[in-house]
Amino acid sequence: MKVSDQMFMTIIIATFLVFGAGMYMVGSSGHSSSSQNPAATSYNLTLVITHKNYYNSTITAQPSYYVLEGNKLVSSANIYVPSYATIHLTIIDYDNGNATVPSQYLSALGTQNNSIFVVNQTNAHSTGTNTSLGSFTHQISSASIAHTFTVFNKNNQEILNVPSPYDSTVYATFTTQGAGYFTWQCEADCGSGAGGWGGAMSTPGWMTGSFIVQ
Ligand SMILES: [Cu+2]
Repeated sequence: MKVSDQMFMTIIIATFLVFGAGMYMVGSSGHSSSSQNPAATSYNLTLVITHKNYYNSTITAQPSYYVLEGNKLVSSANIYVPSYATIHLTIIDYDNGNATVPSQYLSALGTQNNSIFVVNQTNAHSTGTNTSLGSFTHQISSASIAHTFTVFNKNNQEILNVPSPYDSTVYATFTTQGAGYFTWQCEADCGSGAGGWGGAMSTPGWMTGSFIVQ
């Protein structure tokens, strides 16, 4: 490489770094503007829902949330996120079935602008013809809801609700405050038994667990 070429490459890289840093600051301040505490860090939390996971010999198959960590799906029994951060939550829902929820859980809550970005027909085996690139919405229809990712505080008050339609990917951002210990629960009756609240719905690491802000 000639000296002039090296100079050129250095300028390109420097330009990229400056531009990249600028973009990050804009994104960060934009996300934290609705929060009392500025979110200094940005964190990606990716959850994957698969169905027909072996539960036991009587209940057999159940749906389950996993956390995507590196290249692995790990247990969702304890989900950790940093405090005072903007969390970029992505839920990839491979479940292809509908479930029922109390109507309040069809609406997004606690996310930026109480909205979620939904991309439909992301199931690898889908033969659907919906070619939508996705859109922001506040609410999921009762006909398409499969699961929710709902977080409760110690007083059992709902502080975050992200509804997840079947065969879809949902993206949302929210900010965390100080450290705290919360509970997450799917509110769609996707488990076993007459009411659908057995099996996965009452087992940590399946459709419920701890949500720890640290
Ligand atoms: Cu569920």
